[in-house]
Amino acid sequence: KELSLIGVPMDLGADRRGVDMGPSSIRCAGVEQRLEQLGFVVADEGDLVVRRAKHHSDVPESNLKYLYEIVRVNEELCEAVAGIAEKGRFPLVLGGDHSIAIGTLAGLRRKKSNVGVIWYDSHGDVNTAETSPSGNIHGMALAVAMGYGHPLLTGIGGDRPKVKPEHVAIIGARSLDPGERIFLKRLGVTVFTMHEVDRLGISAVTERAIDIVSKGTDGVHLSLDLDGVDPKDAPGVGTPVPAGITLRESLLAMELLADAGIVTSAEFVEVNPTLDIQNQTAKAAVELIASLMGEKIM
Ligand code: DIR
Ligand code: MN
Ligand code: MN
Ligand code: MN
Repeated sequence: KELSLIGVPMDLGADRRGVDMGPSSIRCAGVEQRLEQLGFVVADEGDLVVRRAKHHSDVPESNLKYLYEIVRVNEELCEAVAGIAEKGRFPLVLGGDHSIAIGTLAGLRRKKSNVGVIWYDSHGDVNTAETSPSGNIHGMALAVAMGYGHPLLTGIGGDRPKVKPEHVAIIGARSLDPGERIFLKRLGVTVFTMHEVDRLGISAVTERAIDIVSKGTDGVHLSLDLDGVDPKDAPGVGTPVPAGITLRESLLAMELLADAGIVTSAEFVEVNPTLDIQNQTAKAAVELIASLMGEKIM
């Protein structure tokens, strides 16, 4: 059981400082030790370098903040993740804002032709420049992975789409922009909103999501945005949305994923320790990572 950690101190995709400290805060919360206790041989490959950008509108007239640096870092991340997967190791990516999923999924696509994706998030992250209310690329990452968005983004790791809509399940959605609702319906992406989580319960939702992402796929990636977890349990995020999935329910979801034995890569994103209390959100991330990787109470 070999695993590589890679940190991406990216904050440009959220246009907010502090989320660049996410990887450091998750390391401080003891991620490496917990994984070693589970029997993993852990290689911490360190952090990629993210350059500070002076101004967000580096592409005139476009609604894509910090496009060029986000593209550059995601191309590097794509190579790094592809290299880890090539060696047969489990890639665990620590964010950083959610724009880094673009590079992670591009890297995974090198090794696997049909990656299933669980997108655990209060948001859909399926905006494009045309629909985005903010211009923040972290709100576009899943659309880009499916092949929609600026060609510099969709072209990372090659022009082909990295993920097929029928292999995606979103869990925890409770803040979707108008354009995102239309897009998700048009593409037929399965969305388990808080309505389904409340009606069916997190265990049934997770089981259904497992069915969807493992059908016809050769690997499953978990992309977990900590703002999917309720802000009472994970307050250190840039865009908290109330009435979310509790930490307790989220731990059960991770345990069910571990039991299913399907997950081949993961990323934990959007931890912002400057908005936090006693590093609570990174600690929650470490609990979730441990459960995902097989930790059991008994
Ligand atoms: C919003 C917020 N839908 C946007 N997205 C966030 O700016 O596109 N994603 N916060 O995590
Ligand atoms: Mn997100
Ligand atoms: Mn989110
Ligand atoms: Mn298929």
